[in-house]
Amino acid sequence: MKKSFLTFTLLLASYLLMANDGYKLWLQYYPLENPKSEYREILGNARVPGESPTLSIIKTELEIARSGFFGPATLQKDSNSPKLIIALKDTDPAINKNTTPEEMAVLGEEGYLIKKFSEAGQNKILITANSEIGLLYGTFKLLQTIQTGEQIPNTGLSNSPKIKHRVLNHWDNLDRSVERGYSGSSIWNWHRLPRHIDQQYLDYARANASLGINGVSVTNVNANALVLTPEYLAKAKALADAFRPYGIKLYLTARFSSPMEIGGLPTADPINAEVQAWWKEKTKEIYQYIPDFGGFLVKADSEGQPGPHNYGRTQAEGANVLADAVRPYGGIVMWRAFVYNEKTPDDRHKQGYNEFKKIDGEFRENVIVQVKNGAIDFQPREPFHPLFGAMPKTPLMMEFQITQEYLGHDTHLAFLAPMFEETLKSDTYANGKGSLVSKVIDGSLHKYPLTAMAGVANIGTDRNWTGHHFHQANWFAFGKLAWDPETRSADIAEEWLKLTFTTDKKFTEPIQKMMLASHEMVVNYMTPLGLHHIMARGHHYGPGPWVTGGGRDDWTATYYHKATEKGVGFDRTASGSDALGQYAPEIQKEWGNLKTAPEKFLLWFHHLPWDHRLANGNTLWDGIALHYQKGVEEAKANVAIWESMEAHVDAERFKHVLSFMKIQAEEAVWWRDACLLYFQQFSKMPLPDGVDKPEHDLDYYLNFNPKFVPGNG
Ligand code: BDP
Repeated sequence: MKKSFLTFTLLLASYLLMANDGYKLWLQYYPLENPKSEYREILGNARVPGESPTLSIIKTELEIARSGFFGPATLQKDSNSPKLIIALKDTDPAINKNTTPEEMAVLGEEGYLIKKFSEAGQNKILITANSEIGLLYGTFKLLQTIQTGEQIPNTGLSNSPKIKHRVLNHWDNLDRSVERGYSGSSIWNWHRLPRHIDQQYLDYARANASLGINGVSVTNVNANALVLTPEYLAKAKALADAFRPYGIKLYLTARFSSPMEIGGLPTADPINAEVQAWWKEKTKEIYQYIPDFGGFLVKADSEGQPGPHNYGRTQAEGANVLADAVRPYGGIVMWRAFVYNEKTPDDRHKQGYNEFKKIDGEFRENVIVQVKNGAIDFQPREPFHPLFGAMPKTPLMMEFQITQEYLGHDTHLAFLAPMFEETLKSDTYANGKGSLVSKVIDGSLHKYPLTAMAGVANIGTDRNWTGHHFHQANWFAFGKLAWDPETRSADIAEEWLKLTFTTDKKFTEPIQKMMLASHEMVVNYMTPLGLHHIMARGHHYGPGPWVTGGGRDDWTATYYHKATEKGVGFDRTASGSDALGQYAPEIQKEWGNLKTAPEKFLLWFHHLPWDHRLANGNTLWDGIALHYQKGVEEAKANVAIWESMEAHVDAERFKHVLSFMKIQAEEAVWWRDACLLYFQQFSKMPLPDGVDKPEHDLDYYLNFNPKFVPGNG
C-alpha cells in the first residue's frame, strides 16, 4: 500500500513537473489517483480479436492509456484469461454469452456497449458494438470513464449518437491560411501531400474519434475550385485514407462555378445539361480516388460566392445538381442557408429565411440545409435562426462556429457550450410547446431521415492546437453536443477539466464555474442586452461600434445598433423590419412585448430610448454601462482565480493560460471604454455609479488600429 502510494506520488509529481504544451488535448492519460485500481490489470490484459487498422488503433490506445495511468512497466499477460474483451458479436464467445440481441439492436451502426461481467471469480469488462468504429468509440469511453474516476454501472454503459453526421468544417485555404483561424496555419500541408502524411493528421483524427466526430470538410467554404482537380484530389485522397480507420469521412467544399473554372464550360447554370453532366463526371472521378467520399459542402450566393442566383435559379435547383451527382455513391450535399445580399433591401436577418422557407420540400433526399445557429452571423449571442422549425420537409443541420471570430479570437476565454446549449434548448413551437431546436436537429421533430451538425473548427498548427488551452474545450464541447445535442454544458466542462488537468475538486469546481460563466462574461463586455455586430471592420477583433459607410451597409455596426440621440437597437417587430414575424406566434408574442421580451435579446428586436426602464428599474443607458462593467470585473476576477490554481497545473499550461487571461482582462476594459464613450455621444447621460471612468477619450479608441490581425484573408 505504502509503496504503491509512493509510486503514484512520484508519477504524479513528475507529471506536474513535466513540460506540458497541451498537444495531448483531453487524452492526457495522467497517473490515476488510486494506484491499486483494478484497471491496471484490465487494461494490461486485453483481448481484441482480429486484425484491422481500426483494431490496431484500439490496441495502441489501450497501451498508451495504461502506461499513462500506471507507469511504463508492462504486465505479464495471461492470454487464457483476458480481463478486457473488445469484440464484435460472433467474433468472441464472451460477447455472445454476456449480451442480448436487444442490447445489440439499440446500438445501431456506431453505438457501443460496455459491460462488467464475472468469469471464474474474476471481474472483467467487455466492449462490444456492431462495427469496429463502435468498438473504438467504446474504448475511448472506457478510458475516459477510468480517467475521470466514474463508475461503469452494473447495468452497463450503452450509448449511440443521436446525430448521423458530426462534421468539423475547416475554413482552411490551400495556401495554409485559415479564414477566421487564430491558432497558427492550417494543419493541412497541401504542398507536402500526398507523399507525406504528417503525424499531426493522425493525432487530429484520433482526437476527433475520441469525441465521435465522424466527418471533416477540409477546405474553406469560400472555395477554390482547384481542390477538385486531379492534382488536389490525389492529396485529398491521402487525407481520407489517413482518416478512414478513425471512422472519419472526408468532405470537400465545391465552388459553384467549378464547371467554368476547371471544366472549361461557358456556364455553371444548374439546369444546363452539360453542367449537370460535368458534375456527374467530376463526382465519379472523386469517388475513384475516395470510395467513401462524404459529399459536398457549398456556400453559394453569399458574400461574393457564385451560385444559382447568377442564373435566376433557386437554391434547391443549385443543390440538386450536386445531390444527383453524389447520390449513386451514397454521398450527401450540405447546402448552406447563409445566403444574403447587400442589394436586397430587406433586413439581413430575414434573408436566409425568405430564401429557403418557400422552397421547403424541393430539395433532393440527400441534401441537408446547413443553418447557422442565428440569423446574422455567429454573434456572441443570437436568438436561434427562425428557419429551425420552419422547414418540416427539408432536413436542417446546425452550424456552430467553434473558432471565435466575434468572441475575442484566441486569447479571450469563452467556453461556448452554454451558448450552443442555449440555442439547442430554444423552443421553436413548430409543433407546439417543447419543439426544441435540438429536436429539429436530431430529426425527431419532423422525422428527418438525414441529420447532421457542423462546427467551424478552431484548430491550427499551434502546439496546443487551439491557441488558448481552454479553447480545446470548445472543440470537445462540439463533439459531445454533436453526439448528443442534449448533453449539459456543466457536464461537458467537468469531464473536459478532469480529462485535461486533474480530478481534484479544488481545481475542477472553481474552474468549471469560471468556464460556465465565461460566455456570459464576454457578452457583457462586448454586446450586452442584445447589441450585436459592433466589432471592428473586417477582422472583427476589438470594438468598432463606430464602423459605418464603406459600400456594404450590412457589414457596418451602425446598421445593427442604430444609435441616435433618441435611442438604440434594431426594431425587428412589426413596426420595424418584422424579422420577428418569421418566428412562431408564441415567440412573437413574448419577444415582441416589452414586458415579456427577454432582456438578453432586447436591442436585437427593439429600438428603445436611452431612458427606457429595465426590469430592475435602471435606465437602459445605466443597464448597458453596468453590464460592460460587470464583464470587466469578471475578466479581472478570473485572473485572480487562475493565479490561485498554480499548485494544480503544470507550469507550462499555467503560465500560458495566465498570460492570455491578462490580455482578456485588458481587452475587456478596451471594449467597455470604447463602447461606452461611443454610445455616450448619443445618450448624453453620465456613467452610473460603479462604472469606472475611461482612461482615454473616444478619439484614442477610434484611432487605435491593431495591425495584421490574423484570420482575415
Ligand atoms: C462570416 C465570416 C466569413 C465567412 C462567412 C461564412 O466573416 O469569413 O466566410 O461568415 O460563414 O462569419 O461563410
